[in-house]
Amino acid sequence: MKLFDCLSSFGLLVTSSFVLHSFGIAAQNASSPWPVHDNGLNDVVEWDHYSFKVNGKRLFVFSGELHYWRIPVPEVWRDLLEKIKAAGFTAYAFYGNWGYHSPNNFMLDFTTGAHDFSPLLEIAKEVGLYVIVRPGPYVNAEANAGGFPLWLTTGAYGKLRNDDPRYTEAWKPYFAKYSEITSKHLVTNGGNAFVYQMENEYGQQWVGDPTHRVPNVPAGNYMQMLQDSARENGIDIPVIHNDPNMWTRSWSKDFSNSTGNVDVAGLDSYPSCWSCNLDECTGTNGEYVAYQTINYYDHFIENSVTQPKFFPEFQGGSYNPWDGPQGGCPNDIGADFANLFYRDLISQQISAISLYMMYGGTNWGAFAAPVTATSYDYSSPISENRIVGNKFYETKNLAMFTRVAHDLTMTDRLGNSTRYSTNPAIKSKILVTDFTLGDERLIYSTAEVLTFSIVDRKPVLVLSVGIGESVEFYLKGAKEGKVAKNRGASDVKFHRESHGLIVNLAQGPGASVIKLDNGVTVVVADKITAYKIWAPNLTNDPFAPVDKSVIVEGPYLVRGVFSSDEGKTLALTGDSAITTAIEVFASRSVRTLTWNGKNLNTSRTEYGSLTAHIQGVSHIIKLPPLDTWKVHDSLSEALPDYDDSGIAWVEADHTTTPNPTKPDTLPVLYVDDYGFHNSLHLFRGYFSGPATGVHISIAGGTAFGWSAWLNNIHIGSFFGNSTFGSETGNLTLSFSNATLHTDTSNILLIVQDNTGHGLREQATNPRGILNATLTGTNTTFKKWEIAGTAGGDNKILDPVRGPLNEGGLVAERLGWHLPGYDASSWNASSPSTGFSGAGIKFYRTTVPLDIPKGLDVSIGFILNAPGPQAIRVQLFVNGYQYARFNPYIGNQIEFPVPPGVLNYSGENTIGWRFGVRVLRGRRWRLIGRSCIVWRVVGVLALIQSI
Ligand SMILES: *[C@@H]1O[C@H](CO)[C@@H](O)[C@H](O)[C@H]1NC(C)=O
Ligand SMILES: *[C@@H]1O[C@H](CO)[C@@H](O)[C@H](O)[C@H]1NC(C)=O
Ligand SMILES: *[C@@H]1O[C@H](CO)[C@@H](O)[C@H](O)[C@H]1NC(C)=O
Ligand SMILES: *[C@@H]1O[C@H](CO)[C@@H](O)[C@H](O)[C@H]1NC(C)=O
Ligand SMILES: CC(=O)N[C@H]1CO[C@H](CO)[C@@H](O)[C@@H]1O
Repeated sequence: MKLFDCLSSFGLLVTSSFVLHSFGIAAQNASSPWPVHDNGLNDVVEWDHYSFKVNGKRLFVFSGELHYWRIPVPEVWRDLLEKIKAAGFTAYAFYGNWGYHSPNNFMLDFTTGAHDFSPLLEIAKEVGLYVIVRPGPYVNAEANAGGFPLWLTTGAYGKLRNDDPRYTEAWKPYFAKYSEITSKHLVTNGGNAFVYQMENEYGQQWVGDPTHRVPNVPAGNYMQMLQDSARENGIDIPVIHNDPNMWTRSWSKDFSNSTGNVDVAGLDSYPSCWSCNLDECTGTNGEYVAYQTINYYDHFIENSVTQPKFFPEFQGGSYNPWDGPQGGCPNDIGADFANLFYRDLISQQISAISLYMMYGGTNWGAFAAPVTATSYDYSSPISENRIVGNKFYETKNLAMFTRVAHDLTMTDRLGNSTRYSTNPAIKSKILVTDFTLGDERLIYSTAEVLTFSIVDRKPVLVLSVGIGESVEFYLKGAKEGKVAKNRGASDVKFHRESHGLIVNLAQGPGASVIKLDNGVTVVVADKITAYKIWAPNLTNDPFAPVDKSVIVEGPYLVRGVFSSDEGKTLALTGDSAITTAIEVFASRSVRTLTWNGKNLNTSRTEYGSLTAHIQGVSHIIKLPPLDTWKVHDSLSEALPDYDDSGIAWVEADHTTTPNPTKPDTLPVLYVDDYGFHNSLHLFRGYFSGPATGVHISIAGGTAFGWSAWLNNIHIGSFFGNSTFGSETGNLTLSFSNATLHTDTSNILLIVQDNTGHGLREQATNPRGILNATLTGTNTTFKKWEIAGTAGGDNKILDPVRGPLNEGGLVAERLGWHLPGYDASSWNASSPSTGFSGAGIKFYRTTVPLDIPKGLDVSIGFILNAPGPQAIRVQLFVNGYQYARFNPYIGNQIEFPVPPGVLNYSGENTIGWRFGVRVLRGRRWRLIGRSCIVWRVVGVLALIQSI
């Protein structure tokens, strides 16, 4: 133990990848060469090279990202924020999505349903989390056009993300409103938002090699205008940035004095693969090496030496592309990843981390960029279906430590060499020396500290060890100790030293309790048992003061605690689907425990803790079968006598386009140029004369598809290609199977199912037909008509679900997917029977749900189809488009749908659109017990009204 002699008061030893990093706490009063900064407006948030300070107190930022627009149910936001708080986090982060708030260039919606994000900021205050707000205007996020509104993608606003006045005028109203709403919730104003991000991953400060520091003037002007706008609209907290990588070196005041720098420059990093398809990473980065940590320390020293080492994004998981596996890739970036990489960050003096994503959610509607499937689960600590598992628990175990280890906010690196250990099996631990526990001191411990709480002025310390591991810890001031509860402890030895007591033991599965004569209680738990140990708050202070928390062991999740009845009752809230023994370390004055408002039969142990049992869920949740369906054809537009003069249709008569990519043939058939943007579009082309076929090339984004009918006869389909970056689908189709009219016009109907706009500079790539050329003739098309989302972008017909929910199929235009639509005259049929040939059908059913009140039940739909699977399916749940099932190109078959979208106590309308690009001569159907199966993914909680 001589190793630690060099440390003055507090020591940390983090080992990772055979390299041991040791840290000592910095001398707090020495004359420091390090400036303490603020943003020049106030000193509520300050920072130096160690960490952020809020109201004068240093904060270890352990944050996680969630996107309210990917979970459009404000009632569920509290659940997610409580889970993040329970994991020991001190903050959370979110992106805005300009496209969600802005259906066209003259409307903004921050009030309807989930468009009003201010409850998130209010809940953060109640729960006790600081907030990192990241409004954009561009966010990336694997979102359609990176979160840009789709009306912005036409090229009419320039290349975007620069100082072009057309683009500037476009973003200003959105950004101003976002700032104005957020300004009511800043730490300078009694709220919890403490930093505000400009743009995202905008590493464009320099022209060429960043080390030459040649400014990219339009980029600098843009960043400066964003800051000026934020300041004018009430943002007086520090502004930050999230640089995409270590090469770009953008926007740090320590790196330059160039225009557009932010207060605190952060970095983003995905050291494992950012995609669940490892090929995508190896294509860019070369060989994929799992579990290889990266040196960030040197970068921060070079780039932002006087600022906290800050990751506004660090890998929480990976998104799942179309060709990624069902369920994502939790094993590539699971609990072990969290264990190693997040500790490694601490070893590199990082004091502010935000995991991207903490909860990924769902790309419902047209939220996804072409690269990603419906799920945005992201293999995150909290799953898309809101279940928490080992990755959550592993992250929690570290975050709980960072919340109580205040010295972590002020450390200096003493070394990072291999000389501290000769044991290559050592991977990642944080071992403390001289660790403060209120008035007591842990001189050292070879077991990791999980957390501690000060109960009746004495510490309850929780240590976490590998199962069966022998550990030693040394407590100052103690003389004697005893094992008060033995659950798996062996070889327990107490050894008195001059300054206190050394305890040795080996801990098997379970949690043992050791009492020391100086009043310190030590709980030693194996890591898996420690997964279920919680330190809920008695205040809504994000710093979570250790004397305002209690220790609870046992349940799946403990959300919060409050004391009532003059301290005699301790009310716990949390989740447990199974009957669970709990043990609570709380003040002696507590006599009774309650769980979700229900009194528990509480006993006190000899060593002073309280024990009880909480009841599991006895209900069996049965979902009604989905076996009674109605069907309606959804392709009347293929009929030659279909009337396309109605309001749904716009004549495509443009001969020029602002889009930088010009079409091969005219008129311009880019849907966005005509105010249509989402998912499915229809094109009706008129021609006469003796053509033998048609060459069509369409741009629709990776994994998009299209089909064509001539005079109501299917003549071909592009089935889709999930290869990253394959934007177009071109086919030359023969008319030999169709009948050409000589007396009247021939109608070519093209149905395009596009997958959204691309990211970054690809956001302005066109969507629609690039080339439509008749073959075997000199004739050209006489006229084209286009239909898309009802109302186009002039009107927002459904403000609650918002501008990204619906596409242009007749089923959507006429509201067949909405609750309340009268489908009584439709024929009975079922998606499991399916239909023959190529077509589009809409199936509809309504089913009641009666989930018992107080139960949090997670429900998902499972879809399946036989054969070569050349179908494209969408699922609408109560009008929300909640699944894109494209088995030809994608692997996702399970689609969770949250409560609030599903009505848990009443009717639910389930709609299906399926077909489009169906092979001829086969019957297509969905399989499963009744074609579409829904199932309970998990019973999460028993919450009774308190
Ligand atoms: C910025 O300007 C100040 C004042 O001229 C100077 O002291 C400082 O070194 C400059 N910083 C950088 C990073 O160039
Ligand atoms: C140790 O730190 C030095 C200086 O920061 C760095 O160059 C070196 O790569 C680090 N070594 C390891 C093994 O992390
Ligand atoms: C499809 O056609 C377009 C327009 O002519 C062309 O730019 C594109 O490269 C073609 N795509 C493929 C995959 O050949
Ligand atoms: C999909 O696109 C990629 C890249 O554009 C191409 O190499 C590949 O051949 C295409 N696959 C199919 C099945 O068309
Ligand atoms: C007293 C208090 O602020 N309690 C909070 C503790 O955390 C829970 C869950 O995160 C909140 O709901 C409580 O309001």
